[in-house]
Amino acid sequence: MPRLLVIIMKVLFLTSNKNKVIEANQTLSKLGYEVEQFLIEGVAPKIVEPQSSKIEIVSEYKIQQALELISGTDFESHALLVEDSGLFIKSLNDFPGVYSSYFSETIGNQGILKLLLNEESRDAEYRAFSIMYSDGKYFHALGKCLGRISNEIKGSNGFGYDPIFIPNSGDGRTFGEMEDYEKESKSHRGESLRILYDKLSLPSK
Ligand code: ITT
Repeated sequence: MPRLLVIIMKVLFLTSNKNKVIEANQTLSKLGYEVEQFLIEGVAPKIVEPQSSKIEIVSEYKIQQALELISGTDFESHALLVEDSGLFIKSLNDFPGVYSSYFSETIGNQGILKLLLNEESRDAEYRAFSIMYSDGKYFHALGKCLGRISNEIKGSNGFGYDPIFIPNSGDGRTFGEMEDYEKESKSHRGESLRILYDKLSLPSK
């Protein structure tokens, strides 16, 4: 019987957020990649984020830092992944956007609900801009998930804003109330990583 050779590509994800690594694995493991958090002596290196209101620019900084950190190490041949993401709320002029991480840690989900108390529109979207560096080439992908902010905190799955984010493509439950696989199939992160994979799979010219 001929043996089937399965090649697994290892990807190092420079992020301080373990939830992002778990979710990236859900998408990319189905496509033959194994995603590991980029750690130096067991610790996630500190990422310096630029003062920018664009997730695309922040991601560019992150991939440059990942390249500098990996240069000259045994991992130099590995593919690298970074992502900047956030929650953009329409009636708040896209706030917290690129500052999502900071506001999640400070005002939290309760604070976002308070800010929306007198707003008619609760429309929002998650965005994730991912960059992969593989074989000397860069691959970029933006993923979006349209939805709205719930009236109350619901569910305890996922992380960050998931208990207050209801995707339009769902059945009215927040991401916090969904199983991992349901979020993965609808989320901004899932979409951006699937786009990256499609770009990686294109034959090179
Ligand atoms: P790294 O920069 O180290 O990758 P981080 O958590 O600080 O990790 P970002 O700067 O990209 O990541 O901030 C993204 C924030 O947006 C994140 O901390 C959450 O607060 C929020 N966010 C992004 N995607 C999310 C998701 O799928 N579910 C819930 N909240 C999310």
